[in-house]
Amino acid sequence: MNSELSKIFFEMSVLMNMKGVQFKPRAFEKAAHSLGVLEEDVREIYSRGGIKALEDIPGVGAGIAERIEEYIKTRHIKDYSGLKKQIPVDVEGLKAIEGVGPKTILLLYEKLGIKNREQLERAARAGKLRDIEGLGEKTEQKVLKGIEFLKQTHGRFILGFTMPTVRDIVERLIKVEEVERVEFAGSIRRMQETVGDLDILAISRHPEKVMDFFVSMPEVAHVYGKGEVKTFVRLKNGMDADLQVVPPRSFGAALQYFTGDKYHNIQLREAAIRQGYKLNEYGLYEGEKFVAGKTEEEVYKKLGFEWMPPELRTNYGELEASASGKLPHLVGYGDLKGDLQVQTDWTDGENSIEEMAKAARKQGLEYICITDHTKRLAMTGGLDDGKVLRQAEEIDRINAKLKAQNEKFRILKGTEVDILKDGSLDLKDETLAKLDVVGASVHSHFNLPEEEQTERIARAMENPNVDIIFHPTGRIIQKREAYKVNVEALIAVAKRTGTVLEINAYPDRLDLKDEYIRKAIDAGVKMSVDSDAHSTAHFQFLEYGIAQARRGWAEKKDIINAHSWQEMLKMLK
Ligand code: DGT
Ligand code: CA
Ligand code: CA
Ligand code: ZN
Repeated sequence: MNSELSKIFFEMSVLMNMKGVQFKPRAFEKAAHSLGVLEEDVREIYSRGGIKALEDIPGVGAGIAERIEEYIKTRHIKDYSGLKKQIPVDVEGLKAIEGVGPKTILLLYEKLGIKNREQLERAARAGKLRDIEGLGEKTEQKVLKGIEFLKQTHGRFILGFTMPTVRDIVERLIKVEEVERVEFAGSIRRMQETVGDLDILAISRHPEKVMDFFVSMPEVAHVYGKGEVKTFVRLKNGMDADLQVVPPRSFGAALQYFTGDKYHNIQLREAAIRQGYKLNEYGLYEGEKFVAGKTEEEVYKKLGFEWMPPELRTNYGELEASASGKLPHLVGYGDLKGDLQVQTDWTDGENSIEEMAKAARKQGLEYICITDHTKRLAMTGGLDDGKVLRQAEEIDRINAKLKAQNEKFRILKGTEVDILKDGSLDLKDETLAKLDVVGASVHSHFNLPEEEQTERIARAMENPNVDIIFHPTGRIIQKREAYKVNVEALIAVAKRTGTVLEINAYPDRLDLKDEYIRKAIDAGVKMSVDSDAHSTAHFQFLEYGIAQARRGWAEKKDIINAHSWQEMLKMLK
């Protein structure tokens, strides 16, 4: 509840400022700041010592304490609603723009009557900000850039593109002498497709040293608040990050709580209440008595659950499954033996077949399948039948060479054949029949009506040579919607024809979505997890495809390339 109140008080301070209220805005801003970094939840403080205890919070006086009480009791603050009615300015929306703070919001409203992001964008584009004292042309440019960025990302970040920064920060925090343990939590630990912010937990006997180190990291662009055990910053990549030091005995409870997701947590807390416990981020309590909290395992166990991987914690039935010992044995991050979608410099990839093979082997794989584009995708230099067959001969030669060198690594012959508008394919059947693995995908006519699109892909699946449908929905996260297609119908056709559906590991693709993965599993349809590599650097993305598979409850048996290439080939049509 602290962060909700922090936001409300901040907004109130800006709104009061706009009305020309004296002194009070500063008090609300201070309270907002203080609640933002407060360790204990206000509800706890209130239930412990009532309004008097609230007043002991730094920056909280009698007036603000009353409003906290009002919010705890009614989830509502009258003054706040009143202010919002008087000045209908979207403070949250404006503040989210990089470089726009309370002062700017006030100026924008007073001078230009700007109330929301759309109005601000229009004004900035029309060059109206540059002449206002205190703003200027630089601010105008910055505002436009900030708005553009928010449009692209909706304030969310693609997991795979963000993870390297996250890991880097966490690894350096671990090395700080005073730090005993560091873990990231939240949507990042759950390996969600997109993530809002970075939540870090740590154990340390000298939290202040950890906070000092954290705010001094070069990735930090702005410090919102720095407390003794909690610090809240904006990173240079635009993402917010918070770091909290928690007592060792509470670490598991905190990790569990801040990993979420929220709906999983609510269910778990209800289970605790049903059994006569109280569960929060400090631990599991029986009355006043602390009964568990050091590890996640002990918290779950006390409540009758098996520990479960964070990817499962979405309130999709994982708690019920865990209570009855029916959790899936998820495919593991080290389980992939091959990658079935790899492009090379024969088309739009950056590296040669051999370079890709070497990089894949370094990544721990035993095989790859080369799947360059076909001629219809002219801009990639797509291959025609003749070139595909020549590439196959080249692969034979490289395989022979690898064998002579006593290398176990195997390169399979394949293609990413274009599915044409009517569902026919861009290569001849006799060519396809000579390849080890045929992937087919849609790269054009994204706007067909759903029925037509579905039929088109279904027709490709009916082709006895087509083994896999690559990136079956064609979405690109934050860039392009999926084409309209009935995935349930495709799953049924995949089942009937023995076609595999791909989980594309490329961080902004990740189709199939988790809900479709579950449906495919229920239908008995097999899937592959492929990187869609266009460079040797892309094999590392396989991790995000596995994460996606895990969030869809996939086991090793469901993923064909979690098996040796000989076994994998047997699983194809
Ligand atoms: P994000 O950052 O939007 O990608 O998603 P999360 O899941 O990381 O959410 P965040 O950062 O707001 O909060 C981190 C975790 O804290 C969340 O996964 C579960 C827990 N949490 C946050 N708010 C609530 C709440 O109102 N109730 C409960 N039970 N847990 C919450
Ligand atoms: Ca988060
Ligand atoms: Ca957060
Ligand atoms: Zn390509």
